[in-house]
Amino acid sequence: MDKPRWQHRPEGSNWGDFGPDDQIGRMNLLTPATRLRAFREVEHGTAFCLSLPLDHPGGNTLFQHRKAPKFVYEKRGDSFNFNYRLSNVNDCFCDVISDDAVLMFLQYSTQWDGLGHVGQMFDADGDGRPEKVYYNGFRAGIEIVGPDDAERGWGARSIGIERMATAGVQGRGVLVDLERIHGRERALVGYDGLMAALEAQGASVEQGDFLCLYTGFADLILEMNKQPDGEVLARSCAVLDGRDEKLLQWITDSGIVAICADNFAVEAYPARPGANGSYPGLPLHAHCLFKLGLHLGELWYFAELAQWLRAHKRSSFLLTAPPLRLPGAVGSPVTPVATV
Ligand code: UVW
Repeated sequence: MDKPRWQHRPEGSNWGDFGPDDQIGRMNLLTPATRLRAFREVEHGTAFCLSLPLDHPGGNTLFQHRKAPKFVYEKRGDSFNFNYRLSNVNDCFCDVISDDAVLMFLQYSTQWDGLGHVGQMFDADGDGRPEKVYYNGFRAGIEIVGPDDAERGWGARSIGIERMATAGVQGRGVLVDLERIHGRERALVGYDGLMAALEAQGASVEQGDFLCLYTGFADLILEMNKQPDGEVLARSCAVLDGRDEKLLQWITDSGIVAICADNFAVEAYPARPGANGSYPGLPLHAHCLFKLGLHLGELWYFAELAQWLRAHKRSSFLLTAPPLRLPGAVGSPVTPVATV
């Protein structure tokens, strides 16, 4: 028998609970029953696109390490394979075709964070020294292989985003309308704030649901018209308080399969300092991606859906949001659809 990947699992984690080799984490809680419950949300047949145009936010002011998508075109003979005439035989019936390719940071715009996006330094093998490790004990340099380990080939050989794609990412979304409460003011929302918002809406969250957070941040990005003002964005709209232990415990207990927000990182980034000197900079990411295998959606676009739900006094809908089935990626653009 192969040696187990880990001897110790992080406190508060679910490593191993979905099987020793599980690679989709809380997506395991999507079941035929949770999907059927989600389909029962559809009464009107109206659909909403929950993605920003993927060339937004524009530039790299929001996050300097991610740049806007760039199209690239291949030559086909002497001309480009774009508006290309397939043959010269007959001017009337000749086909004209175009192909393109894109160089894209997969987490530039509306996206899923995969389980290979955030890990931690943690002593999983029990040798007394922390190592770089991800959800369910998958290891940096062994399963999550970067350019520094180039001779072994790059990419997430385990917990890649393609695993999530095969999980059938469809279920009930519950939209928490934080914009209605906080407007465009910066607000740090912890357990109490989230529960108050759910109660004000008369909404409840069940196992297998996608928790969706509307803050207005993506609307602000659209209004900035691809010239984002980093300072304004940094002090605008609601974010979750990743340092709130009660909130993290609720995420564990609630059975939600993912959190999808229209803001940059779901949680405040950088997070407020922790109690001692050593703490993760992205505590909610560490709790969700690393400990629970719970995917995070970011920079989603909820404006029209939120207006519709307000007008109809509803909070829930059918959500369909598979990532790209792109082997080895640690994140993915997504074009989620809400149906009501
Ligand atoms: C960072 O990588 C900072 O965050 P995110 O998961 O929000 O893209």
